[in-house]
Amino acid sequence: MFCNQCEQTAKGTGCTVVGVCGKKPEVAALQDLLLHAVKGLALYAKEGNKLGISDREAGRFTAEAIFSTLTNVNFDAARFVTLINQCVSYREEMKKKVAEAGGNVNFADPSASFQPAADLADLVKQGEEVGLVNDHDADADIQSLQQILVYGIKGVSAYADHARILGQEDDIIYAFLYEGMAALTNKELGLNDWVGLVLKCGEINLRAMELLDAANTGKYGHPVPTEVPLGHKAGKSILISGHDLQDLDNLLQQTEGKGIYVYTHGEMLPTHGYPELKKYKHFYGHYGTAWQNQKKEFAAFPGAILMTTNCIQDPQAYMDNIFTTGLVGWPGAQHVKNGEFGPVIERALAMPGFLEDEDKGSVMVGFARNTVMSVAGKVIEAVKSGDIKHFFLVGGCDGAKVGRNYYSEFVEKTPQDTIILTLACGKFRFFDKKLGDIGGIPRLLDVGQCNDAYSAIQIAVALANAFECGVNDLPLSLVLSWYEQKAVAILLTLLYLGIKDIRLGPSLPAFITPNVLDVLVKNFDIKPISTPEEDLAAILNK
Ligand code: SF4
Ligand code: SF3
Repeated sequence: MFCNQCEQTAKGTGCTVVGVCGKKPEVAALQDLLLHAVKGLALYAKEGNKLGISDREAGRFTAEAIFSTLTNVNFDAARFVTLINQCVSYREEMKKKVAEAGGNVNFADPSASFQPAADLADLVKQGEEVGLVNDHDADADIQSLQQILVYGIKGVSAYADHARILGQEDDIIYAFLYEGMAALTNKELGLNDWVGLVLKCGEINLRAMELLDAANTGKYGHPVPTEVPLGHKAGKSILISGHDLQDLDNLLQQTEGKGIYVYTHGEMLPTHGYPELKKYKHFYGHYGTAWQNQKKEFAAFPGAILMTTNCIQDPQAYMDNIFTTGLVGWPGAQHVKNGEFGPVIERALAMPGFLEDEDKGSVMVGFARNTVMSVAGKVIEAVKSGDIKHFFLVGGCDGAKVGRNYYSEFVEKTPQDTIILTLACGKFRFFDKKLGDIGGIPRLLDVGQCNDAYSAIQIAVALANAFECGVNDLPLSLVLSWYEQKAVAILLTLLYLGIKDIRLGPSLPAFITPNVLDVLVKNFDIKPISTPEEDLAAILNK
């Protein structure tokens, strides 16, 4: 196997024996084979798009299939076998439609005529032969850009899938998934073409995130400032993790009146701020921290656990209590259909739950764009009067590496006259710190999940408009942490928007060559994090 798509990749270069995430070589091969099959579908679908043929079902499937290969989503080989076969069916249907419309159906790339083997062992062999980027003759920089594109596309697929679940779609997103995946079969493209595709991926991701923002706020209202207890209540309990709001909504509806308290874990924390979710009395509090601590935290949870999206880790120690839904999978873990949470509830009722109340303090959530913009006047005044000197966006993924202490130290060391906006699971390094306020504006503002990056971008744009300057001219610095491929897509969106001077850590992606990094540094002034002291001094003394 070879996989280098996430930040914890082995030796900083690639997982070759088994994934540090727990991905087995067999699953890695099947993921590669699925993406190979998607390339085949993409060739015909791209041709179909030229002829005005678009098939929403196929587009939705494509986003789901690609999202399944994102880090920490699906570790279950059997599910990939199904997806590979479905993909080939979609491809054949698309081929038929394109042929009937008089379009080109003669593609030489092996993905266009790939036939899946009948059994698992042979499928794995097929997967081992294709690899993710199969143009091994291409130079290292082109391969680097191809990988950036594919990983960005994985992020776009995730956001598009989240938005689609809540009824928000745009065919231009599906068309781009096809354009990008089909491009991987084209050996004629040069460096500039790949740079163009990578930036277009950022542009399309902005649209996907905009749709997701509309989906979440349209259905559940704009988040409002909300205090979330970190302790628990005596009683039966269910813990929900991942990012999917509709799953949470369904779970809350189905547990109402059953004597069960629902707790959020990881990226679900900001959901407490949504009016249409916080209205449930049994939606109590938040349990635990970021995804990489789940083995310890889940083992100690006295109720059922539901994983709705990434990030899942090996659940052997609590296999009977954990359930996966949607695209998440782990071999041996019970999988339930979205919204069909009866088995989860039964398990929670059979478990002891928390035996007594415990108060562990609280945190505030709900500072998404609507809330922040509602106090824009106050914020602008505070900047003009000098009470607020600088804004930091300290956000992104968390992970297990030691270097990630940088982010908590950075936040602790920020001066009192600065505001910290945060989002995604990286916030768990500092989410419960009491940083005080500036004239009633909290110094630590939780914008939401990684899925809410659009909200943070809108806040920056609104501030820039208020000060009649560009986002790059604001007293705002982005200090980002990455782990998986949604973060790659968000980074591409920021680059597409021309945002400069981003600090990125804890380490730079293994799939970026020195030359590609050089382009990023020259054009976007992107830089690796150094130490909190050095970076703060460099930012504030600029
Ligand atoms: Fe390794 Fe990350 Fe790939 Fe898992 S997702 S196999 S940890 S690079
Ligand atoms: Fe976290 Fe997995 Fe990226 Fe949603 S939950 S940000 S890592």
